[in-house]
Amino acid sequence: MQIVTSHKQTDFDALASIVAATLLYPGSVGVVPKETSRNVSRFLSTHKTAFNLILPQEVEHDKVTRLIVVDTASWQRLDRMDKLKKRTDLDIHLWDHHALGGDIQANWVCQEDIGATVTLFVREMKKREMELNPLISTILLIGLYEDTGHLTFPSTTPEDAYAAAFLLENGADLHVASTFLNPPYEEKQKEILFEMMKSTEKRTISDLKVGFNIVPLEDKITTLSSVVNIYRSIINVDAIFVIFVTSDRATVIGRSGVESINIGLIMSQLGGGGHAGAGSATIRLSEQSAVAIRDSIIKILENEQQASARIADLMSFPVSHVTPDTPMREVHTMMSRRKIRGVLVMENDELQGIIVLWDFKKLKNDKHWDKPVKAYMARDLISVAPDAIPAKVGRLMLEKNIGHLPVVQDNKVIGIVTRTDILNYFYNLLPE
Ligand SMILES: [Mn+2]
Repeated sequence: MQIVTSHKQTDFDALASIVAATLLYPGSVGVVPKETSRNVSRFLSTHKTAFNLILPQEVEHDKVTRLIVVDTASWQRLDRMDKLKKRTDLDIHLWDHHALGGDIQANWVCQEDIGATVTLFVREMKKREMELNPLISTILLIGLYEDTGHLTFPSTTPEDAYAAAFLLENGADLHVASTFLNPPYEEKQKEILFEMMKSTEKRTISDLKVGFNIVPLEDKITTLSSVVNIYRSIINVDAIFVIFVTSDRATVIGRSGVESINIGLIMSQLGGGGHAGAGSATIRLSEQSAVAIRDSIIKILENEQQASARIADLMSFPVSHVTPDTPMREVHTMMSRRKIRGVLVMENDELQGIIVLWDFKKLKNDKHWDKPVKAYMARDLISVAPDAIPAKVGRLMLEKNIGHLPVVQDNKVIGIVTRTDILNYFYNLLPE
């Protein structure tokens, strides 16, 4: 007997991978853990008879000759498979989309970093020129979309997108998929969200806006992470840490939208885990109170002088500048010759203003072109320090609608940073 199984709290990528494996291993049967995510339970309640699936208690462990594990690589995440762990004669195959981790020693492995485990199965199905029916295509697409955030998570690869195209070609139904991908918020989730909205503690740590919230919970609610996701986008911070407190333990859920706050690294210091954008940790309250957990996170954030770039690394210098009495015509000539869109106006090393290409639109006739730059320059300048981080400068540009920021240190202009510099940085176009 061959069985296929996956992790507890089975999500769609895991369920879809179980189904896909039963197709690739003829004669195998899928074993779905008892505890599945809400969404998967909802799906199975109407679809389970369509697939060859059984529950862990139905497995006759002695008769199993091959175990196929999908979407995880660790024994403790499997449901009731301990008997198989001790077997030495068992043929184990492993399919997982995380290249590292796990204690399952398999005889055959397909394990690599990719958006979803489903993509690995689609690769094999394409190779074997299999044709899928719309039902199979749909469940695989749901798994793929769920684990890649509809192909938007940074872990998504081009192959995940090709796999999605293959499933759509094979009739995956997007109406069905979106019902399961966007479940409505439940009353309890809404209550918690409204409760969180009332009391967010916002702090600025190394130029970044970080939100904290401590939320007491009466009973266990399984899908808190989706509440935290929507909460972060509503309160508009760079990162958020919500500490959910039950009678004896606290669960921290973190989300970050910036590179310099790596949630996975912070959570691992609290005994949990995750990746750069999302993660969680559970801590016994007898070890640390909720407030102490928050303070530890703040300390980690403050200490983490991470290797993220500073404005001094991206700014342009030396800075082109003109004196306040320079005629507009001359300023314009200089800007086009140097191919720059903005220039600082300085007198005796002191910053007086800034003039940008846009300001030349104010010039209506020849006389205007002869006027000095001080008549048209902007005088209330916003500057930044050389150790500011790119995210902060990006935010300032957005909020104030400006494209040029002088970089000032000890009252001296040492450089200028433009939208182009910031874009180059975010798209990794920095010269090596
Ligand atoms: Mn997965």
